[in-house]
Amino acid sequence: MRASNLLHQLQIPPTNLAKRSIRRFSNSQIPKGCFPVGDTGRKSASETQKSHSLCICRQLQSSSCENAEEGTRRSNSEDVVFTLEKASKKHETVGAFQKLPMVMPAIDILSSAQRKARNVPPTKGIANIAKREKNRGAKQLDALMKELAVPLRTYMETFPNKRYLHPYERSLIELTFGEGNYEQVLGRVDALRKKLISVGKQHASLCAQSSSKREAEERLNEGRKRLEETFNIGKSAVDDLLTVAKTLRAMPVVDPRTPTLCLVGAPNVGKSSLVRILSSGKPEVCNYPFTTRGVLMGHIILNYERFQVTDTPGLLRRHEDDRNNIERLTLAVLSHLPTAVLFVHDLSGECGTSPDDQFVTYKEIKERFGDRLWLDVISKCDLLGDSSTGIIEGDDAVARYKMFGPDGSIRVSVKSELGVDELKSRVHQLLISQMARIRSEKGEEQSDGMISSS
Ligand SMILES: Nc1nc2c(ncn2[C@@H]2O[C@H](COP(=O)(O)OP(=O)(O)OP(=O)(O)O)[C@@H](O)[C@H]2O)c(=O)[nH]1
Ligand SMILES: [Mg+2]
Repeated sequence: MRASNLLHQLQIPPTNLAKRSIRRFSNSQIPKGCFPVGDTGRKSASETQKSHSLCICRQLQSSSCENAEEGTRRSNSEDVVFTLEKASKKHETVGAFQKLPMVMPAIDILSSAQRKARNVPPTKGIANIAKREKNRGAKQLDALMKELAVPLRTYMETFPNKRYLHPYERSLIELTFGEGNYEQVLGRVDALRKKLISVGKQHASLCAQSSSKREAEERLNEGRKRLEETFNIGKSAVDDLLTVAKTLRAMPVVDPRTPTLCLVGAPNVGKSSLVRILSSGKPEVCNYPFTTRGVLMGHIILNYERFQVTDTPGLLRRHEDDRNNIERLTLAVLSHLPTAVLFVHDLSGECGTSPDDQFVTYKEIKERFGDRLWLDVISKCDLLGDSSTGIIEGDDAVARYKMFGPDGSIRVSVKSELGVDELKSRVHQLLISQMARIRSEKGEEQSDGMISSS
């Protein structure tokens, strides 16, 4: 409202940005009577000229920075700087990371802003040289501030509020960047935006109050310098946000409605090797623990149906609280995505985790996620002797595990290809059962919805 009033009172042709804002404001907020259409026609040319030069800085402050400022007004009352809760709420399903905006490197934002601001001409029709110069200076400073602040505001609006993300994606953010760091980076970007607006407004105002051409030029240079300094001091936040965006966008896209097999087990037991033979996924395979440090995806196409396979970091035998963030990624997949589980056991001990320790972790995971469709695989069976003749005295569960693995497990070797065909067929059966499970759950949800709406 202020923007349009001032522009009309001052007979200043609105900038494109201001025009857009006026349209937006006039569509929504301005009661018709408040907008002084026709006022301009009643003013004399000299009056117009006077108010023009007097108010240029107010016009600049109030109208053309509204895009950058609007976010400030909205977020002032909030501790955390997320301004667009409504927009963020749209991200309740997975896939938010693929919709993140492209973040420009700070250096590019600055150079583009400098270039655009320098080309802003003074308002047409100002004959007096001093007045023209201070008009030009104020407009250029305003443009520079806007060009620096508006991209930051766009990021604030389009990066999702973690609260409204799917719990799986929320966990990925927390485990990848550390608790609170995502918000901290966004907070720094918003603080920079606010600072730029404040410095820009202050210097545009000073420039507009200059009493000579020379003074206007000096104030323009000073204002430019201060804005650039301010941006340079805070620009690491923008580059950090760029890294955040790149990292998140590179994360594999998991569709929770597609049947998914999650490979779990101790580090170095052969999970990635199995993912490679089962699916299109080609994770790195190396003979050391934690080769896989993130969640990786592969796909299996079976009878024209597409299934997902996730490779995960290994789990060590340790208390939940002692787990590192890499291990926690595995637990995040299991906790938040309805996957079937393929648990990999290396009874040869070649992986570096003893079968005793693997047994403890296995029991723990089985207890927590035992309701999932499940398949146990003993890997590296080319390194194992024949266990078919083994006899276990009494009811020693650990000894039984070390000899045979869990009941119903199958033996596989990626090296000798022993058991690979059986594995593939069991995995396919598992995924088809999971598809039936997902469909029946979906059917239940829909009928629940119909009951509650009727
Ligand atoms: N002998 C033998 N070695 C295998 C077999 N499968 C995998 N390996 C080896 O075991 C090592 C670990 O394999 P990976 O597939 O990287 O194991 P991982 O469980 O994904 O390891 P992390 O990602 O570190 O947890 C590699 O040196 C593989 O070559 C197998 O069937 N037989
Ligand atoms: Mg691996």
